[in-house]
Amino acid sequence: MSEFIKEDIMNRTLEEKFPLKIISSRQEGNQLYFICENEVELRVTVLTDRMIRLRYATDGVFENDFSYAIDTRFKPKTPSVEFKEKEDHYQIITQQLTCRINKSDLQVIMMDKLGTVICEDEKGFHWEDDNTNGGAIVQMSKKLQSQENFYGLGDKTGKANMRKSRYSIWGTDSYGYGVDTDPLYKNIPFYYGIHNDTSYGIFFDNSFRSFFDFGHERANVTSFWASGGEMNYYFFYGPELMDVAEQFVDLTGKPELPPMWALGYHQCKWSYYPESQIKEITSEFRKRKIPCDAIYLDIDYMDGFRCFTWDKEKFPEPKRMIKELEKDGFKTVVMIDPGIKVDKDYWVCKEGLEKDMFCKRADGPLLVAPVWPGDCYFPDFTRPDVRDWWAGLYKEMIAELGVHGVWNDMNEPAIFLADNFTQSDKTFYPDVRHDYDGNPCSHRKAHNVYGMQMSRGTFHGLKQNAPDKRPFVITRSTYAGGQRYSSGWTGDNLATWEHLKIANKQCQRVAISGMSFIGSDIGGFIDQPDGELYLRWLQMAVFHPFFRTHSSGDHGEQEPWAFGEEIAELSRRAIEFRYRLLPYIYTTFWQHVSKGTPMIRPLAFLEQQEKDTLHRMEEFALGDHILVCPISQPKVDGRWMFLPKGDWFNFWTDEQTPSNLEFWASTELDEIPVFVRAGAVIPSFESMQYVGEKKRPQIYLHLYYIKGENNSQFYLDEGEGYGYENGEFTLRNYLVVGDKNKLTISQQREGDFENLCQDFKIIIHALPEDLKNVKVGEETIKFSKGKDRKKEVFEIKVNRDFEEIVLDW
Ligand code: MIG
Repeated sequence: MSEFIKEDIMNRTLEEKFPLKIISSRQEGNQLYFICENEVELRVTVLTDRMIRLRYATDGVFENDFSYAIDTRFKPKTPSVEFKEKEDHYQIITQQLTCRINKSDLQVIMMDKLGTVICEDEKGFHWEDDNTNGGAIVQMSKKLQSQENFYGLGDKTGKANMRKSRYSIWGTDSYGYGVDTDPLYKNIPFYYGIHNDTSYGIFFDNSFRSFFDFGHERANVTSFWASGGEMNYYFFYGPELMDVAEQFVDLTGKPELPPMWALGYHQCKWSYYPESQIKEITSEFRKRKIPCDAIYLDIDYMDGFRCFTWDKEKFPEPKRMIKELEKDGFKTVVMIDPGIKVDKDYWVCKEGLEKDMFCKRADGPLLVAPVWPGDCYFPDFTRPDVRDWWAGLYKEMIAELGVHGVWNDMNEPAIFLADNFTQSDKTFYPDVRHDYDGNPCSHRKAHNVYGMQMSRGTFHGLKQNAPDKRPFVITRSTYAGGQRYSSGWTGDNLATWEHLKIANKQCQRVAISGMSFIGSDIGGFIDQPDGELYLRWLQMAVFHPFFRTHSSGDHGEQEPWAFGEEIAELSRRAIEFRYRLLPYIYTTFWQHVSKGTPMIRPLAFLEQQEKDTLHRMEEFALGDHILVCPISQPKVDGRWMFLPKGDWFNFWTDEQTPSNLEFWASTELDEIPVFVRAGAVIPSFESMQYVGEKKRPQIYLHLYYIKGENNSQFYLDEGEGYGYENGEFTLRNYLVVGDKNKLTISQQREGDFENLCQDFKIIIHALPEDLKNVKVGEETIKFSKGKDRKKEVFEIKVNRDFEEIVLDW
């Protein structure tokens, strides 16, 4: 057992304490207060019809109400709250929920408006005093409902469904993690429960080391607890999983739209250097016509791992190099770590010391610990003035040298300690002090937010030093709400088939935990994939929001052409496909930004009524209309999979596909199973070598037949800058209605972005018979018959502002 965990346990009294009976209660608007005989206090805040916050104090004294997770833009929308006193309980009633609170023991039951139990306390709130640190280990236990299943918690590996498992939340540098490794890098104490087709979410907003147990310790109990702080949680009522997902993002914040190039393909390695090697790689992409938008510099570009410096031997003129790369369509993303080398001649160290920016131990000395550069100091990113200072440090890099994006690593925070420490202890000592934005505390409380606050400082660094550009930040660690500042990747995985599956699961989980902009190191970070594994991983990642190959570089090459000509060619096709799909992916990002909808979704989020979907996580949806299932085994010509109810077409053949049952999807090496929902309109581009290569790329709308109707959206803007805030965007809403011999597509437009091609090409898929007649408004227009890979399609060309097109046969 690790020293720190042992210490945590030793501190406890091991005597569980409970609230006694309620002796007073009162309502003030949307706030309700309950005080117990032993001074335990519960504050309930009704935030919306479906969202309720519960906060407990063991002795009636609450902490200052502060959270890094909650978006300051979040505004409660409380309609009427009814408060009733009954003989043995109280009721708080909204239009959707009834929250019942027992008078005798303060236990809480959440019910829907028909009185059906959604979630109920088992022991409810209880605690153990912590004599060493003060405060308490705060605990909550709930009854596990019959057939209940669980999802969420960020980057966890392991089973799709979290029932019968226990997890902890404590950001950890988990080099070479596996299916059973826990904790990992990201700290998102938010989970979903679903039973009887009803789902809810619980966000335990407490940044101490916390634990979640879903029927692992006791089969019929779900519990969560933290080694300090308050029992403070938000309850979200679905009833759909998607409703819960959107509410969580509403509360913890929506990101900005990223620059469109950030959705392109990125090539990375630890490390490409010197400049000539970077140029070899980038020109190979162009020579082979493999699209690529970004190239990364890992730690070795720095001078002795000193952040914000350059190794002038490897990169004599970074500004010129970045400009030249930019001309060739490549954006440069560089790594910045939190550790600042202890070196009195190094400007960042000097400034940090002068301005008192670094973390200190409990009794006053500076925290010194080894990372890549040797001994380091560490900025206290939980101080607003430190984050401002940090943002300012990016001035030269961003404003002068023209770096386009920043990659924040090692911010769990990770430090190199002797091997007799467990991995999760290789971090700051627990006594280290933090400001926590004016709520001074030890590292026990600040640990899980450290990475998030670092990426926040970085985000502002990009914003203030390139105000016309949209920031692109990628971080390894974060806390709930971190999606406001950064994208993420899943850390140091391995080049194995098992890890392809893990990456698939992790990306879905992180996406439903608030951070949609997520991807994995394609091909695996540690060890070398063979060509087939690399290609299969790449084919899956085409459908992940963040799309980057990265590897540790201590083995062979991991560029798309490193595995021979066949794999190079198939990789090129996969990446090209991504570029064609960019308008659809960008629209999906916009939907995430405007509604909080996760960009990628496990099957259960498409059809929670179907029990078969609740345990599956291989299949996933990207956006509203595309469903994907990676090939996660070598040398197979297909796989078993499952599609949710409804009509779906095989993307490659346009054949209608059975749904709501397991079926065999056959594939070849050049494709993985992809399906499109009937009636979808999938906006796409002609393929490009990088975003912006063509000023007004041809736009295609891939229209799929439906018997019935379906809605689609297409959002586009400049892909950079903030013109969209002043109406420079175009949003097109499509309604597709079809029957036996007719299909109609209508378009409604908003926004005045004009910088797009005059005519759209509409590619018509999966009609039951040959097309006879096409009318745009009153006018009959010509169409042509063509082939799109293996399928027969019809094609028309129409003015982009069309209102209605009728196809019949
Ligand atoms: O201790 O910067 O997860 O992506 O290439 C290893 C070197 C430090 C860990 C990151 C990885 C990166 C590597 N970093």
